[in-house]
Amino acid sequence: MTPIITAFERSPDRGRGLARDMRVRWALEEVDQPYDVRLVSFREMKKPAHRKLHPFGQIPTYEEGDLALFESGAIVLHIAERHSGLLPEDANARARAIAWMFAALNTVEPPIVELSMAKILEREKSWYEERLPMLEDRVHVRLGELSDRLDDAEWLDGAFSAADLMMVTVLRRLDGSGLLEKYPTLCAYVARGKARPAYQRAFADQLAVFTAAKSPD
Ligand code: GTB
Repeated sequence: MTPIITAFERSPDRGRGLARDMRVRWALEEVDQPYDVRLVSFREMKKPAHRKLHPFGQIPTYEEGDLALFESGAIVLHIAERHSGLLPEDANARARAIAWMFAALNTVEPPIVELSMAKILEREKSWYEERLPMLEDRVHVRLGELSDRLDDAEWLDGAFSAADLMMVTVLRRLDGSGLLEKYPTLCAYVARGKARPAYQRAFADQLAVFTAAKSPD
């Protein structure tokens, strides 16, 4: 059964692949699983039909037969568990890869999202300039730690896995901030992820949505 995912009809990132459907698309491409995409508007996302799939009225969602999932981490884990290629066979290595997925989502992504939300929503606040360095420092702490751990390894723990897929998409949220550039190890890591054919197919597909929306025939 071909899974169906949801994505923004018009992504605010203008096709830069920063919305969270990108990580689901990339996972599906890595395991060679064809999928369909249902595009939703911001208005549709908040309607009861979509909220049945996603209680918080967001994308991405994932439907496969009578299974409906939300949360990009849970979706990628589901894909990785059902197909080979995204999680190691060895039980301990598999557990470590899953721990890294959680680290990407629970330890590295929050300060990055906090910073980007502040830049979008708080720019006009009187305390913005005072708060910004603190938010940037929090991101730097995590980037420094991650960079030290990665060191000269290609991937987080042995072969490429869903952990790297998740971490690379999280780090990509820093695009344009200038912060990642202070960590050559992490820049090279993100570049390795982006060079994967599966990433490029996923990226091209989400970009095509933006391009089609820009110039409707
Ligand atoms: N924890 C959830 C998950 O991992 O799936 C978070 C899902 C989420 O935040 N979805 C966002 C959404 O639907 C899209 S990805 N937002 C609409 C809403 O809440 O009403 C977040 C996102 C949006 C836009 C950019 N961008 O423009 O750069 C980047 C990331």
